Amino acid sequence: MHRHPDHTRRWKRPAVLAGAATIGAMVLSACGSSDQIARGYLPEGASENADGVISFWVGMWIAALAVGILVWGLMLWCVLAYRRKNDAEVPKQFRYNVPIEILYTVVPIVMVAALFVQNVKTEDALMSVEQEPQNIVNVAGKQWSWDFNYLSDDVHDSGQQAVLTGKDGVADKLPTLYLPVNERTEFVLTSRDVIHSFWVPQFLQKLDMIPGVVNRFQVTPTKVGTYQGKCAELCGTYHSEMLFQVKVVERDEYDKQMKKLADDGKQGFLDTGYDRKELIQGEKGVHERDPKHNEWISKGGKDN
Ligand SMILES: [Cu+2]
Repeated sequence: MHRHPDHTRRWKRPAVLAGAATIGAMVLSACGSSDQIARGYLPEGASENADGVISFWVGMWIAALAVGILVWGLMLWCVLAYRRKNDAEVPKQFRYNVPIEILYTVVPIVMVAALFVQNVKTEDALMSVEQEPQNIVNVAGKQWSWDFNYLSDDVHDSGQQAVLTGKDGVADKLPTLYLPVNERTEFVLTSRDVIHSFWVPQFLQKLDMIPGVVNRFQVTPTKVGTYQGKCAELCGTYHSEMLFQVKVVERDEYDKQMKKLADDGKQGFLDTGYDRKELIQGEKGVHERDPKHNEWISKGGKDN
């Protein structure tokens, strides 16, 4: 059989390695910037809680890759080192290796336990409503838009579903939630009809809005800017048009916006008994159907 002369083999390995490194670098650079890679392709965080989510996510990938490389390496080693060397060979037969069996039972349990503990820690931080918030906003989901009741400022804003034209300018017409930067805001989430989910991707957390249930979480936005908000629960025909914007602004600009809403006659709040059809038809009144419920929601949905 013909064999490569030695000199061909000698340059082959470095050439293959260099090729692999080049392809790897090309793939990574095509996949995004180093910032994107550093945060594991999550959106850029814009809230206090975001860092915890990003480090958990990235840490999990690093741990998973380390385990993966070890496992792939061992597999490759077995395949190469213990390959059949001639047709007559039958490999050594093994069974009942108790130490190995204990090892591959205990190690995954330890890994899952570590993930579980870290997950609970991260989630506790995300879901904590122990702190007294500086603002409370009731966000009501409805097919297919959003109403914002700024409970701390006693004004509201009511949205209509986006009309996706495929052209610029749609964003300007979206309902806009204003938040003061570096202040802790509590979201009191309710729904007027079906299950929706309140999601601002750059806050790196979301929570369902369930009819008859009040869900809550708190966010401290840390960067002034405009962010996209979406419904993250398939809620009907125009789910994809259930969009909003978040404007994180300085306190004085926030106060200006609250005053503007009050001046526009949007005082008080739209309660959960409000019929979405009336909203769709543009009625702007504040209903007083269930004063007790109103009072309860205005305290952030808390019993005390
Ligand atoms: Cu929805």
